[in-house]
Amino acid sequence: MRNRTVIVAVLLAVGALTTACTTSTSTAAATSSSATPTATTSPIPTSPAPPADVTGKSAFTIDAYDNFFSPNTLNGSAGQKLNLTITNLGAATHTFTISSEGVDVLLAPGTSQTVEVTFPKSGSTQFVCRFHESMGMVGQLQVQ
Ligand SMILES: [Cu+2]
Repeated sequence: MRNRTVIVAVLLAVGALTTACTTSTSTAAATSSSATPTATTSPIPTSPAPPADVTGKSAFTIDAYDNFFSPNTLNGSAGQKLNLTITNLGAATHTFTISSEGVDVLLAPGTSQTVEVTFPKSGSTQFVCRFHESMGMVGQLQVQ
């Protein structure tokens, strides 16, 4: 009689555990599925990211899309040197060009290039894509 009571108690405990597991699993599934739309927000952007503050940094990365740089404004300090990596995430070939600094690299789709750029003493230095400058594919190294 006593043994049977123990078995029933164990069965009840197992049942309770199973229920708890099932409940927590379905809760987790619901949470992750509701989080999915937020996590999947990496489609190709249609406009540049807001200006980036690169003050004090020695390296930074921007992206090239069809046809804009993102971000397209970098705020730094006077005379600052920056190793800038440009990654072309667009479908077209772009360039990253600062004619006054002798910087001109060609970026096939899916490729990256790193160049050293120098911020001006004041004001801003413009960089462009030679192919799409007239379409507004420009940006600036800005000293505030
Ligand atoms: Cu371009």
